[in-house]
Amino acid sequence: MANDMEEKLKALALAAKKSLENGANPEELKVKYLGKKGELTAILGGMGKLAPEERRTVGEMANKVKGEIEALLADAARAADDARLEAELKGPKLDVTLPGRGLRPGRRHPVSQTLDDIVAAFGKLGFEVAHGPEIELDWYNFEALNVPADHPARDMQDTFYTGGSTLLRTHTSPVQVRLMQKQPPPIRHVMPGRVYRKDSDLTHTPMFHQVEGLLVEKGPVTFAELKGTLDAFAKAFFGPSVKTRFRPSFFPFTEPSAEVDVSCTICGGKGCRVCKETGWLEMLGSGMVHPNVFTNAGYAPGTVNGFAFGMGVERLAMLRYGVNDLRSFFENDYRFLEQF
Ligand code: 2U9
Repeated sequence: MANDMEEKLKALALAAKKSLENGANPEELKVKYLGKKGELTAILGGMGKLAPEERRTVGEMANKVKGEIEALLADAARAADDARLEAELKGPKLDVTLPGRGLRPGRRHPVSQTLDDIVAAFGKLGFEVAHGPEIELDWYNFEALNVPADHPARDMQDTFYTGGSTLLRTHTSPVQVRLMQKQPPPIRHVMPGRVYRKDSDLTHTPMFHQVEGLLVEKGPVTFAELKGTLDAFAKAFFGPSVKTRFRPSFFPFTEPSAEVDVSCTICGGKGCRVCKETGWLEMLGSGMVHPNVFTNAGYAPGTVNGFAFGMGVERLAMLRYGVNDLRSFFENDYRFLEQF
């Protein structure tokens, strides 16, 4: 029995050597001979049946054969590695001198830069920042702001309705109404954010950004204060040499209302292609808050006064950077964005 096993072990060592010489894969041989279900393991499994003294000699021999096979496999693996490296060195060379792709550092989007600058300019004048939901109730977006039921803005063609009484806000004004419901005057806040309208052409996109502002006091607030505030903003945002001009206008939520122009930032007011030879650029809308709006927000009528204003951020970014197609801001073309 013991002799029989010794023969088998010798034959095993020889077979492993032959297989390697014939080019067998060392990894596969390792499994075949030394693995859990391998041939050496099978032989060792039979050792229990041997007499104790035989077990010792066969055991020693088995260990020796195991060591031999392991050494053979290790040599073969090393040789295979060397051959692979040799082949790689002889193969095509990697050109390590090719220039890399380089890093493109990120930067704030021009619309975000403009929005931040607008908010910062009002910050210097003492205005805080308030935010609100983009999906709004019809009541906050229109009703509370004195926009009548038959106003064209309430048409399905102009507003994205999201449910029975909900919609995507068409301006940030609902934030002002929510703020007034929450706290008594004084209110001196600007509301920046995304707004939505069913519009799409050279100067309109279905989503754009606004900054609106609201100032409310318990005492008197005059139109002169509105003019002074917006003139100071124009100078902070466009530069100290710009002038402003107030033209009568109409909004349902303000009375009286005015549109504010800034002297052309390109020609300085002389007249050019950008200002269509008028010397002026339209900057924003404004007015004294309508008494109905105060009542709707829960303030006792006649006890408070205030002014409000609103501007399109993309529009101001276009004026500031001389961009003539609003859609460039939303295409995210590197060649456009890298200029800011
Ligand atoms: C409350 C009361 C009054 C906000 C105002 C404008 C005038 C205005 C437009 C400018 C270009 C919107 O982005 S745009 O299309 N806005 O002209 N907005 S007064 O008036 C308010 C807001 C809230 C409670």
